[in-house]
Amino acid sequence: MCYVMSYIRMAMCVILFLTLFTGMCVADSKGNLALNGMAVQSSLGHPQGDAQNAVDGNRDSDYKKESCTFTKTEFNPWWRVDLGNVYTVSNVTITNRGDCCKERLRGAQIRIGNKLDNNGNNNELAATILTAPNGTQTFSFESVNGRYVNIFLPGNDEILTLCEVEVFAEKKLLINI
Ligand SMILES: *[C@@H]1O[C@H](CO)[C@@H](O)[C@H](O)[C@H]1NC(C)=O
Ligand SMILES: *[C@@H]1O[C@H](CO)[C@@H](O)[C@H](O)[C@H]1NC(C)=O
Ligand SMILES: [Ca+2]
Repeated sequence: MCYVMSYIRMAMCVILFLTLFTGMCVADSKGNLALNGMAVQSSLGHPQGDAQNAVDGNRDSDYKKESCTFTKTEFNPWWRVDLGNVYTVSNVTITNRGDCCKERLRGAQIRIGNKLDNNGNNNELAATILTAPNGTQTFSFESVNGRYVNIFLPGNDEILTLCEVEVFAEKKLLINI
């Protein structure tokens, strides 16, 4: 009886260890963390411009293909994705609209952090999009820890359109917010 019990206990321990271990491995090599994440934006400027279109896994840059976002023309439009956990984010790949209006994205900021003050737009500035991307462009920076990734476009009468946003991290931090 004693032997059986300790065998079961040991088996349970091994199973627990494997579960934790493989769980950590998966978290560390997840690829695009934004894919199918919860996305929101400051406003909806057009029926086919839902915030979720920037995390649908489709880089199509033709707005008519219904895979890009679209805010109203407004002051300081923004878009945000929730990664669900805190990650050490090292780069963000953005696909700009290609059928027209590339210049609209010039000056947009990539902000990353754990706070939702000012809708997350006060989080750490990771990079600024100085020239409008022609197609898909990756922005690399010194890693920033955060759960929320914002694309913030400061200015008057701006429209924010994103066809895809992909987020890559070195690792998942073992804390939850
Ligand atoms: C943008 O990219 C397309 C296709 O990759 C290319 O044909 C075009 O010349 C580029 N335009 C500019 C302004 O770089
Ligand atoms: C982006 O970050 C990931 C994870 O750190 C890394 O594997 C990948 O090489 C980076 N890509 C670029 C283009 O810097
Ligand atoms: Ca898309």
